[in-house]
Amino acid sequence: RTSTPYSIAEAEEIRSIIKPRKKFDHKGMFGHGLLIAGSYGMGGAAVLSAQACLRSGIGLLTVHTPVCNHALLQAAVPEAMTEDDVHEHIFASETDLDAYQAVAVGPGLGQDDLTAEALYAQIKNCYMPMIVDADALNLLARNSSNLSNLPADSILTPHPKELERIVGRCSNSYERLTKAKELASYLRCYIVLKGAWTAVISPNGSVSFNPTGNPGMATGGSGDVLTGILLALLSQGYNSSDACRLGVYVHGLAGDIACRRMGEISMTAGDIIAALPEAWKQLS
Ligand code: NPW
Ligand code: AMP
Ligand code: MG
Repeated sequence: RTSTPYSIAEAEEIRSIIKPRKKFDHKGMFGHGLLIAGSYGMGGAAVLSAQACLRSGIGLLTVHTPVCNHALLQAAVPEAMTEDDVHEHIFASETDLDAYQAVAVGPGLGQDDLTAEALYAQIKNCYMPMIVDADALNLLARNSSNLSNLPADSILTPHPKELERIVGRCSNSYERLTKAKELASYLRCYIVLKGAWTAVISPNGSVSFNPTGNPGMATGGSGDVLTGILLALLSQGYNSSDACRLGVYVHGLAGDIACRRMGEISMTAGDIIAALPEAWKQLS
C-alpha cells in the first residue's frame, strides 16, 4: 500500500463492512431513524428517501413532514410512521430527537425562511451525526456560520452545484475536490461529493472514489434515494465512514441493476429503489 490519500472502493472491502444479522435479532437492534423531508410539491422526495431507507435494513423509520404530505406518506410508505410539522406546507418547527439513533434532513425541503430558521435550530440541538442533503445544504450555504454547529462525523451529500453554493465557484473538478477536503477537515465531517465517481471525503483528508453507478442515475430523485440509504445505515450503528462507503457503493450498484433492467434512458429513481434488494443480496 502507498501512502496516497486517494483510493477506489473495492467490492471485497465494501462487503466486509456489512454486519450479518443473527437469529435472535429484533427491530430494536436496527435503530429508529428520523427523516426530515418534503414540502408542498416535493412530497415525492420524502417518499423516495423513506422507501430507500426501508429497503436498506432500518428497524423503524419516522418521517417528519408538513401536514400536506401526511396522507401521501402513509399511503406510499405504510411501513414508516409520520410526524406532522405544525406547518401545512413546509418544515417550520424543530422536533425532538431523543427517540432516534440517526437523523437525515433535506430532500425536498424547499428554501422558505421559516424552514431555514427551523433547520438552524435543529442542527444546534442535535448531538448525533446528521445526514445533510439537498435544500438543507442550500439553506446552510445561505448562512454558512450555522455549518460549524453540525455535530462531528455528520455526513454532507452535495452534488457539485450544492457544494459550490457553500464553498464558492470552482473552475475544475480538482479545485472542487480540494475545497471539499478543506471543508470536511474544518467541519470534522464526511463529505459525499456526488457525481460519476462520487468521492467520499473523510475529515482526515482521505478520499475513496466509488466505482458503481451510471449516467442513467442522472434523474430526479436519485440523490434522495442515497439519503434514505445513509439514514438506514447510521440508524443500524454503522459509523459515518463505513456508512458513506457502503451506502454510496450499494446505491450505485442498485443503479447499475436498474440500468440493466430498464435501460439508461428509462430508469427512474424508483427503479433504483426497486433494485436495492438485488444489490443488497449481491453484497451480503
Ligand atoms: P447546471 O445545470 O449544470 O448549472 P439544484 P435539485 C447541477 C428536490 N427534488 N455535475 C446542475 O446545474 C431535492 O431534494 C425533489 C454537475 C443542475 O441543474 C431538493 O430539495 C424531487 N452539475 C430540490 O428538489 C425530485 C450538477 O445542479 C443543478 C450535477 C432541488 O434539488 C428532484 C440542480 O441542482 C429533486 O431531488 C453533477 N453531477 N448534479 C421530488 N420528486 O420531490 C447537479 N448539478 O438546483 O440544487 O436542484 O438538485 O433538483
Ligand atoms: P442528486 O443530484 O442529488 O439527485 O444526486 C444524483 C445521484 O445520482 C448521485 O448519487 C450521483 O452520484 C448519481 N449520478 C448522477 N449522475 C451520475 C453518473 N453520470 N454516473 C454515476 N452516478 C451518477
Ligand atoms: Mg439531490
